[in-house]
Amino acid sequence: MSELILHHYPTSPFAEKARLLLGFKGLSWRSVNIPPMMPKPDLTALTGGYRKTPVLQIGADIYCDTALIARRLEQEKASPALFPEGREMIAAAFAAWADSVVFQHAVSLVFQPESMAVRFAKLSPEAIKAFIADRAGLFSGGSASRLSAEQAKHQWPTIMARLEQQLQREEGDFLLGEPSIADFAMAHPLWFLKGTPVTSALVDAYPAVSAWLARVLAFGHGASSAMSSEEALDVANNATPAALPDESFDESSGFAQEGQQVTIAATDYGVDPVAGELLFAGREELILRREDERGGVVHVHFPRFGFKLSVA
Ligand SMILES: N[C@@H](CCC(=O)N[C@@H](CS)C(=O)NCC(=O)O)C(=O)O
Repeated sequence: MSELILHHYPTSPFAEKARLLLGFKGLSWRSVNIPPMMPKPDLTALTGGYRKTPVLQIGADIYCDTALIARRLEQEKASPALFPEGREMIAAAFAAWADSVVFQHAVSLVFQPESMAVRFAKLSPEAIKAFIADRAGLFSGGSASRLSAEQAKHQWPTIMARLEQQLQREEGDFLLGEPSIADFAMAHPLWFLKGTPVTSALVDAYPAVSAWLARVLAFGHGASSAMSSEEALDVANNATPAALPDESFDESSGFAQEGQQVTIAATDYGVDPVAGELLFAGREELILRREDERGGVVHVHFPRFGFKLSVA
């Protein structure tokens, strides 16, 4: 059985979400540290161009986006469940909202000048400039636009007051009573804000939220050991991709057939297209086959939702 390899960097909120999912499931994994900005040649050799953080690799199978990574980990180890039975839709819909709307607020609040001055205190002015230019590029061509700091500050108390109100009730320590993907998706933007004293007050002012966040973060990260990016490429090169999912699915959009050359790209931001042969289009997942000089034959997996499929 192939090892779980997470490509990530320490300060990324979505990487923290993935690390907590691994911790919640009690899994062991290998940790490949990737650059926080482009270029990321060893990562894109595996993904074919997808650049966002994190990416999960299992042998020659590459999983993009934490929405799909969560489902892959659920398959790896069903219990404890991330998508509680009978509440799959509520859990997934809430998680998608937190991953987009709450995360967008957190980014805007963290990227205010007062907070940036503390967060980037150790970086040179050139490095800060390069980071800002990279993130401007990340947002070009996608449907997501930056939320202004004013609007984020204006709306933040509503998000937190609602959360505080729900978490104050007696029953259950987690958003849906038992832990679920909803908790992890809500937790990572708050973890991001807790990163410096300038923004941590935006969380600390809410006692029930703070207690819940401590419970979520207490799941930890599971057991990990470092792996180099070269070693991860070797793993892909020496592995054969896993068998395709055994799922019959009515492809009602109908325009892309299995076996066709296509591109797949996120629609919100980080919209770099990945080209390859469409092998599988299921309810939740799209799988592309591509061949890379350094990574060999890989299957790159994307969520269906939030990703655009175009015939090449
Ligand atoms: N929908 C993606 C979002 C991932 C995301 O936005 N990651 C941020 C870091 S937290 C990113 O990729 N930033 C640019 C980069 O790392 O190059 C997911 O769930 O994985």
